[in-house]
Amino acid sequence: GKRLEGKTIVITGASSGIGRSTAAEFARTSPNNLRLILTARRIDTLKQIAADITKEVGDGVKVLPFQLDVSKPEEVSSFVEKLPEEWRDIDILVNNAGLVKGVARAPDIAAEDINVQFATNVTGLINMTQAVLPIFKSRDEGGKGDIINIGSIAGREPYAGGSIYCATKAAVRSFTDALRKELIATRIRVIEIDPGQVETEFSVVRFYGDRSKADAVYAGCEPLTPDDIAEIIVFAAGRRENVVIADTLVFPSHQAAAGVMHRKV
Ligand code: NDP
Ligand code: 8X3
Repeated sequence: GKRLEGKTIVITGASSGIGRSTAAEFARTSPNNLRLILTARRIDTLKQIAADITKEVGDGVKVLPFQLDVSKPEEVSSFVEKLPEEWRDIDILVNNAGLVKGVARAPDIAAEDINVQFATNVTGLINMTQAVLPIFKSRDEGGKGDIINIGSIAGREPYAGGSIYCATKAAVRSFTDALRKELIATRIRVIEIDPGQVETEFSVVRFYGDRSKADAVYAGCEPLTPDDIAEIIVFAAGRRENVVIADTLVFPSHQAAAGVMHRKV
């Protein structure tokens, strides 16, 4: 509610899944005065999502769809200066864009898959953070703003067939923890949220568009929905300024570890 009023929020990977749900959840929670910058590669999808949000909550929430590939360093470094002036005073960055490619094991992992996962999940997240931090640091008390990084259970518990993805999420975790220490003298909150199994386009992307393989991942399971994670992200952002939800691991009931799932058959 009130604590989010007037904020400008950037969400990466807002065209699908957790990012898309997070945009809608911010809008519902603070419908009167909010600016949402929705970024991803699929600009037409972002425009549709922006229209849907306006239809749902009205124009108290201003939504800016912005095409941005976080794996392209030059797009990220010019992102802030390309924003219209009234959109540059960013308060919250949700680093959500990310992907997994394949289930191959070493030595058979495609170079392209290795590179795209690191370029998006790790370098993209770091570059976005560096692009936005100067805005946060320019504020009083050493700086103010929220960086919310989406990690994963995979970053805590590596599994066979996910070595690269798991390594990227472990890197997110390390970067996030170091950053929180670097910003100790500021009011900048560094927040990590680590979901377990959430049903989104994640597995469709993992299996290069093969929906039946993606569906098999969730067969007999009751995964989280992207809205479940969105609620937690918005809750974390809406706490009193002195409260940092530093680190959160979120499972559905029938999951207890990366590969420990109770399946109904
Ligand atoms: P989705 O595939 O549904 O959404 C991923 C989003 O990331 C899309 O909006 C996609 O947009 C965007 N994206 C991918 N590559 C880029 C890029 N280079 N530049 C900008 N945006 C990009 O998956 P989820 O919602 O599940 O994933 C969101 C985050 O949650 C990821 O970081 C993922 O690792 C993490 N996560 C997911 C879990 C799950 O089980 N689903 C569990 C734990 C963590 P576009 O294609 O338009 O660019
Ligand atoms: C997604 C969770 O365990 O399917 O980040 O890789 S897992």
